[in-house]
Amino acid sequence: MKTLINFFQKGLRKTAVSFSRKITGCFSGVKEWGETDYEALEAALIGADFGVPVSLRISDKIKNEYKLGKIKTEDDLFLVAKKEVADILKHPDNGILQTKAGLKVVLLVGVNGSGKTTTAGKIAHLLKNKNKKVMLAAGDTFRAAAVEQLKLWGERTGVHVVSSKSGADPASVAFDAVNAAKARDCDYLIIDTAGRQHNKKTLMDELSKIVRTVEKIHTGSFERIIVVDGSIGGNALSQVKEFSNICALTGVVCTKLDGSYKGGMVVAIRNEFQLPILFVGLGEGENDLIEFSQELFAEAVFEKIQG
Ligand SMILES: Nc1nc2c(ncn2[C@@H]2O[C@H](COP(=O)(O)OP(=O)(O)OP(=O)(O)O)[C@@H](O)[C@H]2O)c(=O)[nH]1
Ligand SMILES: [Mg+2]
Repeated sequence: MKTLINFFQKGLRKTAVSFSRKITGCFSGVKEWGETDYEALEAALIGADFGVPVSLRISDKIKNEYKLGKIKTEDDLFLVAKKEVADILKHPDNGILQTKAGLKVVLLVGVNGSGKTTTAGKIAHLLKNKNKKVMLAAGDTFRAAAVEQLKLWGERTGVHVVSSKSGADPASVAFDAVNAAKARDCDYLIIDTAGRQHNKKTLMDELSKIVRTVEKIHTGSFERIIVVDGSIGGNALSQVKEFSNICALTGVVCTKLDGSYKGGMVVAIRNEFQLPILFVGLGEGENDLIEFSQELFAEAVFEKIQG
């Protein structure tokens, strides 16, 4: 059976290989580590989209530990990097998975194609496996195919999907869905929404309306999660910022890390925003959404890969 670390290692392999290759030979242990080596390290970190502040923090830490004689080999270097990254990523428990009684509403937002609908389906699957009573809501009424896509996930996971006709007001879908989820005593309602860009004011207003509507009729737990595409690297930071302005985000899901060389972006996001990383998407299947772990992430992203 695959253990969780295998999932992280497989999903982050591209990032890990790319990083390892870039610094191979710089820190051999037989020569004195110098400025050009640290520059190569910083470039490799920035290349993996850890962002400048995190890259400099890791590199400075390694430089200091080396000067103090605390680290001597490339393996030591990887250990220090892992610890530093796990420290940055540390956050309170995953709010979605806390076992408070009562309905939890989870709203998924983000730009077009980031993986919201797939993530809604995967979260439903994950929660069903934990014996939770789950409902999905098709808040993307913009495209007819979006409702169908979510309904497929509903069939696949055995979860009821609340939907309306194409072009309906998504806030009214959310309203109906919250009431339906309460009536059926659900533990979770997961609301999918249409992809939107921050500069499209009407779509952003529509999103605020969904949030206000849910808040009016639901006083319990309400998670507003941004889904970002892990292959876009640093651009995700501006997406998190723009959506924060609209709907006071409570967490982040980072998808498609399996196809990305830019896994460091997860750390850059966590470093810049006070938001927990809740799940990572490491593939397209229903089991490929993994509950985030800072230790396993750090272990996998800095797995030393030869050749
Ligand atoms: N490899 C991989 N593919 C993913 C992952 N998550 C989503 N995808 C794929 O990304 C594509 C877009 O996913 P959707 O879930 O439709 O994205 P969306 O945000 O709902 O898109 P819009 O509704 O158009 O804004 C699909 O082909 C998914 O299968 C992931 O973690 N890994
Ligand atoms: Mg969608």
